Amino acid sequence: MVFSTSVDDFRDVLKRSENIVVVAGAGLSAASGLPTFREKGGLWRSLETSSLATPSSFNSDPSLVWQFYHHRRVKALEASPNAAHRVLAELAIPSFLKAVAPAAKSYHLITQNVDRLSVKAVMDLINKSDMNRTSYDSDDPRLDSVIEMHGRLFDIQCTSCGHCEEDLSNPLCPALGRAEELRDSNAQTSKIKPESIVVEELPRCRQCGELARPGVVWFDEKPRKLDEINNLVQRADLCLVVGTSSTVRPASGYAYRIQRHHGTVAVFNIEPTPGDARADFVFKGPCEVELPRVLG
Ligand code: BV8
Ligand code: ZN
Repeated sequence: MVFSTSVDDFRDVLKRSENIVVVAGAGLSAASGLPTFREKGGLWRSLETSSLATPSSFNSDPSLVWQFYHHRRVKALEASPNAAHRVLAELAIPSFLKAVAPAAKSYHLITQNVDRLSVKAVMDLINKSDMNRTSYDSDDPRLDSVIEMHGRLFDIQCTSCGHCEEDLSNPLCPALGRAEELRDSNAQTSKIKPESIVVEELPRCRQCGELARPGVVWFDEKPRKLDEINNLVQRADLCLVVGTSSTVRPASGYAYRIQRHHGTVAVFNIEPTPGDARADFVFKGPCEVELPRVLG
């Protein structure tokens, strides 16, 4: 199949679409300064991200894995949503959605990212629209449209009692703060062996005091909200695939499943991806440029 690059044709499809899903990956946050997984040098201390994103890595070296995730927390806290996050967040606001997709009954952003930038983009919009509200309850229905299927960097999850709560503090604990400072001062010589922090000084569960872990989904762990996602994928008639190499399952199979039941697939990526061959639309370029242009 030869894909289309016609914005007008895409907008015609958008006008008819009823159940819209976005499947997003690290490319969505690239313009916010957060490295993707594929970028050479984007990996922390040249360690393979995927080798750290496993339960066995955490069990064998919780100090190293915590330092890796704490560093990513620090970077994500410094980052702001970019134009791509913002335009996708607008679709979570019913009045905005109706403007571009008058037939839309549902919209969901299924993100593989753990950086909270998509949630922040929606919260920023809610705050702007409800200026008189000083805070937002995190169960605002407009936030339900963002599904963080690989968990959240800022969730601290107990390894024992399962308690899980969001913690945006920086540093998360004194020992990780010291390790981060040391890392920054040795930035040039990344060969420095990471600090080895004793487990007692690593983040602890606020409920039971046992060792806590980052609230992200590691390889071979079950992604979040799988049943909800499967229902959405089953019903979707339009799928936007944004900034993902589509290498990790089950996220990598959603667009194909939507197409199999005659939904439309539009890929937004800076480079060709294997899924392009099957896509109905491909908008090649930075998503922070292409999404505002095409959805604009
Ligand atoms: C599960 C959270 C079962 C942590 C992540 C053998 C064969 C096939 C599959 C498997 C296998 N063995 C195991 C599996 C399953 C495995 C898997 O798929 N492995 C792959 C690697 C082979 N999957 C799992 O284990 C999943 N769990 O299957 O559980 C189960 C089911 C039920 C019950 C119990 C168990 C869980 C996987 C989740 C792992 N956690 N992240 C963390 O972040 O540290 S994965 C992580 O890597 C991301 O979340 C994401 O999913 C993936 C990276 O992919 P991308 O986001 O696409 O990023 P990438 O850098 O690759 O690409 C960036 C793209 O952006 C590029 O295309 C680039 O061109 C583009 N880009 C860059 N800049 C821009 C841009 N595009 C537009 N604009 C720009 N500006
Ligand atoms: Zn606990």
